Amino acid sequence: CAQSSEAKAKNHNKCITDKLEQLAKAYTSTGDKWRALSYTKAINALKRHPSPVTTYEEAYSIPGIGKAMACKVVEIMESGTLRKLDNFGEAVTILERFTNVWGAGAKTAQLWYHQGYRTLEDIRTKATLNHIQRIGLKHYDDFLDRMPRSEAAAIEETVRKAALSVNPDLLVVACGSYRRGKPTCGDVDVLITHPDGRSHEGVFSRVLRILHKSGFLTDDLVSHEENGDQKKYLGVCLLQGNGWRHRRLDILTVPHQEFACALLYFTGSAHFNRSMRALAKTKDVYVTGYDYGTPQSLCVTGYDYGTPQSLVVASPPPPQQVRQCAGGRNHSHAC
Ligand code: DCP
Ligand code: MG
Ligand code: MN
Repeated sequence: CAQSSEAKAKNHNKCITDKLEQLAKAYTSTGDKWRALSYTKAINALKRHPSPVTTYEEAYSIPGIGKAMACKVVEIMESGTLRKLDNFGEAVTILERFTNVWGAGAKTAQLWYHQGYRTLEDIRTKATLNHIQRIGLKHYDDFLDRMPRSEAAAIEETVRKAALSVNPDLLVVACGSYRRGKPTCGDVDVLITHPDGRSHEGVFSRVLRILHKSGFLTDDLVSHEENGDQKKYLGVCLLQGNGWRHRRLDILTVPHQEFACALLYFTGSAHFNRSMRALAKTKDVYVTGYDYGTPQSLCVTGYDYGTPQSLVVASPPPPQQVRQCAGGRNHSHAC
């Protein structure tokens, strides 16, 4: 479903998708993630639809929208709202408030709700918080605010400068929503590698040390999540000068042989990655990513902006050749 950013920019079904988004959020905060996912799929399909949907048949004809969803679309068209939303009541507003604390999922939010907490002040003063949730609460408003691209670029540049001071040949790329050309970013996702295939070793902790020392990194959420030779940091940064807000920053370092695959995975979107893995499964192939020489190769084109993202997959290789790599089938993110 390749589509230019321009075509995607205009949502002809905003009244409908706004309501469905409310319901998707409600399901997310009550822990019903599969239902939330099916709503997200329908929302994306409606956003891409080139004209306003006006009938049940038209809604049902869109891939990603089944009978039940088409009924919901009609209900919104006719009444302007969804009865389902009323069923959730005030609890959902509070659960949403709680799941917006970084590090608190649906389970934690429900626990806090059942313990009688209703406000962030309750959470701050009465709830038992782990180290990560404490940081999430401290930066509650900042983390909910998406930053403009220019700020993401300044954050990328700060990380690049630190990395290049460790080794001038390192490759440093901001991925995620920034690389997909989005106007705003929820965080900055920086990928680091070294073209010689081995000099990435030791870079991770040295870059973090520099960034901590300068005061740029203010809090660590997950400071050393390891997956083979990949190292991932999840933390919080603050640009120097007045008026900046605390921003989420993720840093991933990988060996150069995994660079292409990591770039693809880390650029996302998460939905694109899921589709990619699902497609690979139907072809009975292993996602190997960086193996560009393979003759039976399949090109999957990203739909999210102008950048064509290509993925090379191969027929099942002998087991010892199956490499675990970023975005591969063994990755910790659910398919
Ligand atoms: N990712 C994934 N599966 C997930 C979450 C993330 O595959 N469940 C991948 C794809 C994402 C990338 O990691 O593009 C970065 O994750 P982010 O959560 O930072 O998402 P984005 O950068 O895409 O959006 P945002 O602007 O909200 O940060
Ligand atoms: Mg991001
Ligand atoms: Mn991220």
